[in-house]
Amino acid sequence: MSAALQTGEALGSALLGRLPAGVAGPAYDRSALRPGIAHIGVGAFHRAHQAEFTEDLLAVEFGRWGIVGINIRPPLIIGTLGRQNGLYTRLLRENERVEARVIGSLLRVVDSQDRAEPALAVLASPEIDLISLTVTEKGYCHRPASGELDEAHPDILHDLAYPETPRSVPGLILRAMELRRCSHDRPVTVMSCDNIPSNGAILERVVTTLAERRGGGIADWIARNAAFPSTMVDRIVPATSAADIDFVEQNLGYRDDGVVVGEPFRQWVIENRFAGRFPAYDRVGASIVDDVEAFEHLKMRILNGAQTTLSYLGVLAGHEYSFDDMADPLLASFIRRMLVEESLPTLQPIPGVSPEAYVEQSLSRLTNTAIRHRNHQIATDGSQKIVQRILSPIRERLARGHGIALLSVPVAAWMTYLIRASERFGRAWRVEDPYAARIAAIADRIGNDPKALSEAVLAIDAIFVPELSENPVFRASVAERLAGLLSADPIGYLRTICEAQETIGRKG
Ligand code: NAI
Ligand code: CS2
Repeated sequence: MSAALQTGEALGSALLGRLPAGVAGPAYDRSALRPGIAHIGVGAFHRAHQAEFTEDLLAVEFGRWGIVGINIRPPLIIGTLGRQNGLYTRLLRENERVEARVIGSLLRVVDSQDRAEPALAVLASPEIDLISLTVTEKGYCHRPASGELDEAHPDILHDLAYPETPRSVPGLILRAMELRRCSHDRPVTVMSCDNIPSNGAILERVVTTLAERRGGGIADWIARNAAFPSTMVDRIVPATSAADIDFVEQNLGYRDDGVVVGEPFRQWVIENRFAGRFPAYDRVGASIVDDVEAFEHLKMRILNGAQTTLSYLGVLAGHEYSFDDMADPLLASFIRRMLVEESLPTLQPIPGVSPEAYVEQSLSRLTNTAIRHRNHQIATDGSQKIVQRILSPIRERLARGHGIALLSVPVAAWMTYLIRASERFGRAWRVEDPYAARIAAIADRIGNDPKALSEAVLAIDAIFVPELSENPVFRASVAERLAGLLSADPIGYLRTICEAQETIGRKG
């Protein structure tokens, strides 16, 4: 079989019958597959998670659930995935172990970066029953603190003025709904798979707010004909690197520009709220539940909380990947303490789930040396992540009179990361965050005055609700942490925090 491969041959339909030994391919007749799902945001995660669940489902219960993938932002995908007939290799890696599979559920891809029309043609089509999304946290154009539509967002201002040629995700969904309403009136489920809290509720809110502004009864049509389930999605999938593409070429013998690498662990919890037909993902390992919130808190506050915290502390310690952070005894012990002592007590109980075991499992996942998840990648868009991962548990603890000695560290570490990227602080690294420019301007104006810096950042009300920014314990704690982390020895400072906690633990 592998002998029939030509060196450097590209993955595509023609290669499906000749995949090398040990590489699984689609277990169904791909030529009979018809589209039923439109996915916006064909990044690494979608290819390693929802597309794989869909692939599993097609293998056990073949149906009209092919995926049409759409990107409305970079990267272009027609020249890569499109050229490969939507096929790509999904590698699961755990330390030395590798498992390869070619996924076939992505039937077709569409680039719609310059104009909305190609995306709208798919989203409004009567054959599409499910629209799913992984467009990153900032794609929802919401204010992280409240979940409301950010009506000052440039893309939203554009879409309010030109609703028929939308640029934003909420504007695109709204226009697709209008087109569906006037062409065939079929119901549709719109499912966010991004790591934002109550992702279905936030998506519904931003689309509905825009629909109300648009008028003409479209908000009522959406309320009657669309459903926005919330989901908890999990699998660590770092950005694909050139080394991953080379790995496939050297070890599997073909060229694949669409490779994705993920860990073996995967989880998907979907709220039972659908309009029309929905794929039976529960047949292939997803859980369909009435309320996703407890699962979402578990994942975002523990696994994601750990990733976010380690990413900032890891950069300050000079580490590159999550597994490097976990190999650093100080960072590993800090994160375990933070999760167990402060995050875990804020979780709601889930029958059959031990939060302590979940903490250990999450930390163990982060030690996987084959998952090369860069600290700077996880640190990206922190302003969109810290509310659900760090600030919400802090708020709940403060409301109950509990301490935040440890959870205040990632808040200040996130600030430090953005402050040190400013000109005045020597542009220590390049950052990407919708609030990066605003925080750099604060840093350039104030300089090295941690108290004034923290007060100015806490005044950004799109991130910090008044309940937090006006809380004296929170303010004092973040200012103190920021002074330590902005000092010449941030890791020495972290050590003193750990020692102080140990002393408190011994006395307690
Ligand atoms: P990626 O960088 O590979 O892909 C991002 C996708 O989002 C691209 O298709 C891009 O076109 C699109 N996008 C970016 N900004 C957008 C905007 N403003 N409007 C519309 N589309 C936009 O990232 P990846 O790994 O696919 O992750 C995407 C999201 O999936 C994450 O932000 C997170 O919410 C969720 N997720 C990711 C996991 C992971 O480990 N990679 C695991 C669980 C959830
Ligand atoms: C990561 C997540 O980049 C990040 O913010 O924390 O994407 C993380 O890998 C996933 O949520 C794991 O399911």
